[in-house]
Amino acid sequence: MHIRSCFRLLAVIAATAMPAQAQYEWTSSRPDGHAPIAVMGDHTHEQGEYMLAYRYMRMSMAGNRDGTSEQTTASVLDHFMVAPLDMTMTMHMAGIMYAPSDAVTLMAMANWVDNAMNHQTRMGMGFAASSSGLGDASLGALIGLKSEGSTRVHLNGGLSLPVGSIERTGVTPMSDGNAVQLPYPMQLGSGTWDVTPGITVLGMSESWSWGFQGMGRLRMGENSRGYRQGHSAMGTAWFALKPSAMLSLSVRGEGRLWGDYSGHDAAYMNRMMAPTVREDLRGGRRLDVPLGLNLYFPDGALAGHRLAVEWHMPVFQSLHGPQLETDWMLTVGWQKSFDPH
Ligand SMILES: [Cu+2]
Repeated sequence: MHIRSCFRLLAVIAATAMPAQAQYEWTSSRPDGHAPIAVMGDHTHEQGEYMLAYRYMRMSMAGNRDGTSEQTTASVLDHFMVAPLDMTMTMHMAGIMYAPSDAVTLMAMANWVDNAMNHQTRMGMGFAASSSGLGDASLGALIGLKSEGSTRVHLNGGLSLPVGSIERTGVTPMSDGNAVQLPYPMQLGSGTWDVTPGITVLGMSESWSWGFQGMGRLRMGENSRGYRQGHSAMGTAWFALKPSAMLSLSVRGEGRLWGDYSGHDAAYMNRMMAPTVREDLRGGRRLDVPLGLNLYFPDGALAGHRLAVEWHMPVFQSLHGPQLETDWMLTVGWQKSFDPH
């Protein structure tokens, strides 16, 4: 028998044996067609489609940590004149996606950041600092590598633009009424152009889906104040169940690794002032287990709209400390795709 007819026979046998096993075609038109809301650049669009998105993110940090062990305020004040007590970071993120072709989806994102931090001095005096304004913006391109069948793969290419200010000042009890440079974590941007390469893999079946994303952030050069934030890497994997056409529930694991700063902002003259002005006390790693919910309205007055929420619970964190530890993170988002066809 010729090889070719042999293959044909095998194909006929396979088709007969598995008629019901037609491969599920991945689609974004279901609640879990988008990843949990805190994942960025998770999905691509079809040619001509665009999408608007808004995300609200709130992160709460309280208490200090060195390595994996918690530090009391008193022990931080043994080494520094000021101890940070807690910090709240709120971000408003507006995004747009547009697909000039089936293979390429472009992204742009702008952020507004609100930071608030409470401190205590060695003398026992408490004081607050705050900063708000535009954060760093980003541009990205998603390049589809696999766009058929039940799994999808795309590359994430991104560039972070140093739009956020690194010149934020404030008055502290030690500054004699003058406005001085606020510490590193209170600045709104990195001050550097950052490259963010990544890869995303998605899979779907009738009633559940999964995904994986790995991404890096490479800081380029040094900013105008003479320092550079640490490079970072992130890996996440998730699983989502779709109990109905409108709702999906997700569980995710997210690991993050970020480095210390290099260089030095000359405004921080005293290294013993506070741990937040130390370049060598910025890095760390963390493992979160975020739980999420996606809503998708397939029809009706809200057809095509998406609402989603995700709650991060850190299960492990190790910090170059003393450094404030993350207690929780909340992301709430809205998305709407527009198809011109
Ligand atoms: Cu989109």
